[in-house]
Amino acid sequence: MKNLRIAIQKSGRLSEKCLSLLNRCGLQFDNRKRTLISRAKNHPVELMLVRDDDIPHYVRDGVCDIGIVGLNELEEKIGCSKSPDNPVKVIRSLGFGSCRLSLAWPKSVPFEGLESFSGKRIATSYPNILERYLESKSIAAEAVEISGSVEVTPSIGVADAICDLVSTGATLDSNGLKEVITILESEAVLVRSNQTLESEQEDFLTRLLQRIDGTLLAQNANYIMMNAPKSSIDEIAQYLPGMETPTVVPLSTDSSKVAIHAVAQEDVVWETMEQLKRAGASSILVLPIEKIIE
Ligand code: PRT
Ligand code: ZN
Repeated sequence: MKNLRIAIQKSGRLSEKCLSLLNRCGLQFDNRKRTLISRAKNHPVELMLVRDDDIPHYVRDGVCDIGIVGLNELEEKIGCSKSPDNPVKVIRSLGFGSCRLSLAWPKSVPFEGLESFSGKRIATSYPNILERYLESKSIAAEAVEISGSVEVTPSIGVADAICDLVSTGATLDSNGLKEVITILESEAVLVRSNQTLESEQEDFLTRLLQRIDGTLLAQNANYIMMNAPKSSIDEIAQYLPGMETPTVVPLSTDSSKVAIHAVAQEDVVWETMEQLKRAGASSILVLPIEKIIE
């Protein structure tokens, strides 16, 4: 069978998280040397370590079959990911690498809404997304393409404002800028091309997606166990966060009590455990879940 080739960022903000996700899905790579391509030890998979900018084109052109990349890079390199004509499809949002692509404006200059950008020069590493946005809002402004340190451009006179990725906002703040309009909410996404894979590759991708879903679901889920009087079952069920029907098992040592087990789809906070205790529960245990297949 032909290996399924997966492209991820070689080194940068997304690399460790991508590797960790694939590891949690059971793929083992010996990539200590960080070579361009490394074969998984235990599955028909090859990992390709590249710059994130190249991933959308590599997936589009069939150099690799799937890839993990920030939605911002995908939208910049390939166009609107929601368009049916887009040759690269987002097949999963992965919940890490979250940030937003925003317009930012100097704090020292009055801002009067989107119109303030008319006739201005906006420095960005995302000229395509910016130009599409400006056009959709009928704003005539110039996108000045800059490959790095976009945030310093207004202070050195290269641009009037910027359009850049923001996460905490600290970079903007320390450069005298404020975030004024968000253009795109981004996170790491798993992408594939429209091209058909060989049937065995497609089967393996289906298995991998099931594992990714199980890993993502397990990430926020907890297993909760407690003992409780039979009379409190209904009240206790109300406090269990986002859970399906809990399992209720009789206790062999005390017929007035039951053990209640349930999967919580969200974090179980101390306050919830305290409520459960007030409702009569005891020996309340909350355990992390590693993997789920639904
Ligand atoms: O070498 P290569 O080309 O592969 O990497 P790169 O330098 O282009 O990308 P990298 O590793 O910096 O980022 C990879 C991806 O991480 C991005 O494409 C985004 O999808 C995602 N991401 C998440 C971010 C941020 N958060 C982020 N905060 N990418 C960049 N930033 C930068 C931003 O450009 C700005 O300079 O961080 C600064 C802002 O951060 P705050 O916290 O001060 O707001
Ligand atoms: Zn890059």
